[in-house]
Amino acid sequence: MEAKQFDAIVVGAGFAGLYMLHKLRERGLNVRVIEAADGVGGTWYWSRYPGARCDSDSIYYNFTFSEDLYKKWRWKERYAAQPEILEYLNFVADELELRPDIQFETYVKKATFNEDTKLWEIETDTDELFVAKYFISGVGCLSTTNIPPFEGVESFKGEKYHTGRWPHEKVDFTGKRVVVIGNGSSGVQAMPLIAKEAKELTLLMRTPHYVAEARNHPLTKEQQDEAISKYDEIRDSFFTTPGGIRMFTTGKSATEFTPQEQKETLEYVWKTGGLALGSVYPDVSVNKDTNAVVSQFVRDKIDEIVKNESTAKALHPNYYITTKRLIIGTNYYEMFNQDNVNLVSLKDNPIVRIVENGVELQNGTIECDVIVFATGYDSMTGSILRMDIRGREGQPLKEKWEDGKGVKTYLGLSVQNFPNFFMITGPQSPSVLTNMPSSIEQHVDWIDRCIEYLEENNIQTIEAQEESEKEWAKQCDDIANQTLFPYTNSWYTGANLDGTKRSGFVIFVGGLDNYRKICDQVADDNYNGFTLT
Ligand code: N01
Repeated sequence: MEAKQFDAIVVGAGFAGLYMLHKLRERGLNVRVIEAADGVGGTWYWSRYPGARCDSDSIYYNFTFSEDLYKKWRWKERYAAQPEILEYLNFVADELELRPDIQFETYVKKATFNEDTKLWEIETDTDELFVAKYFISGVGCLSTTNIPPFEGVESFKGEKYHTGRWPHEKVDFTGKRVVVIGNGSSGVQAMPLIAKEAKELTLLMRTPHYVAEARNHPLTKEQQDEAISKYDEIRDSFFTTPGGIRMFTTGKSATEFTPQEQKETLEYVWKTGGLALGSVYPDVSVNKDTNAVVSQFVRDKIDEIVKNESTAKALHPNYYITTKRLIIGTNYYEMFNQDNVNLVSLKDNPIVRIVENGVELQNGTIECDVIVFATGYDSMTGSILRMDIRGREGQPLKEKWEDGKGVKTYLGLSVQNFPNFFMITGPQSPSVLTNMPSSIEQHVDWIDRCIEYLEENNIQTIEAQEESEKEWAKQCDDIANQTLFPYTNSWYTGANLDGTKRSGFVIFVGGLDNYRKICDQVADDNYNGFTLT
């Protein structure tokens, strides 16, 4: 097999891969993006379930590195739906003429660092071999779907779908009995739309979650013009805010307000919609008293909306709000007032197995025609590890990050023994706790600057030092331990799948603004904490 030589191979043609390609190509590097799908878009290519939309305000959910590019695009709605985001990414690919350097319908199976040549050898399912100095993962944090290992899944005779691998054609639920497993962001968005068509919808719920009102609406021409005129402000928020997005906040703890003031403010946030329940009081994720105020407000809202008292109680979340991803929804709680919608709490009535005509629970079988798995992802590390990446002496990355031992990276960008391998929004970076395009721009810019430094100084390899990995993991854990996050079992804590153990905290929760300063300082100090050869 003849090897195809490049300076850099980038995996994935979502936001991350597209911008990385653009940057490195501008630097004069010969780059190839390898993408499994037949089009650009990454997660927005695959997640086509009904109601799929982003929970960042659309005017922030785009690139800002080019003012020209930013000003050429107008979003139609406050929260962009999946087709519009996919359209946007296709627009970016066309504007920047990226397609000629993307190889579609190709999956990276294995990547091995060759100690002799100091190059990466990348094997694909198309039986091609690519060789490159730099190997860059842009596979995202949430792209490997998770269907829990329920007994009997294959025996089910009806239709089954996972929200993250939805068919391209519309799925018709009319007259069907549908079971949905999972009520994270995906399930919450999909269910009210499915329930409009289905004869019957039953949610099998393991943990009740906090769902705030989205209040999506079309953007008027004036609002679009305003967004365009606010380019500088929006770009600035990518650099100066903890989430890479400007959010409504009182700037104070809830404990500094009277109960009446708290209620008025939270009512305002509820009516305005969006994720501001997580920002209205900056200490909501660290102060139990503030957290209790916001959590109770949502439980009271559930009681106001959901007419059946026992259903309302069953929907009450009881973990600290924000310690699992806050969800925004439209007509989610209202949906439980429909006669065709049922709720089963799996705590009281767990799943035994899936059978050919439905789902067998401890207290009987729910017959159905369709099962929708809204059961999330092998998050943060799943898509990276699926590639069988091998560093020095053939060491598999999987072995290094083995279950329970914990992820080891420096800055979430680089791994010791894996030279010239970079991760865009990898584990132990701020990633999913931020507006993703903000984090992606920061990472890509950092990697690009690093590569410029290596090329200008004739440096062959860069990799994290063992000691810096230890310190970084400690720093991620130390910051997380000052918050309420560790009280809740979630994929933030490294317990990404059923049965996997909690390891270290896999997200840097100290804010994108602080993280950016740390990364810039490392670069200013000529890559302190890295080994360069
Ligand atoms: O997945 P999730 P998601 N038996 O992991 C349940 C982004 N996103 O696809 O909470 C029964 O949040 C699980 O139950 P529990 C966003 O970052 C963004 O919804 O673990 N149930 C949970 O209810 C989001 O956070 C947008 O007890 C099982 C659900 O499945 C991330 O993607 C839209 C189970 C999984 O929820 C993932 O969201 C969509 C089992 N064995 C996604 N295993 C927006 O921008 C799991 N569950 C709006």
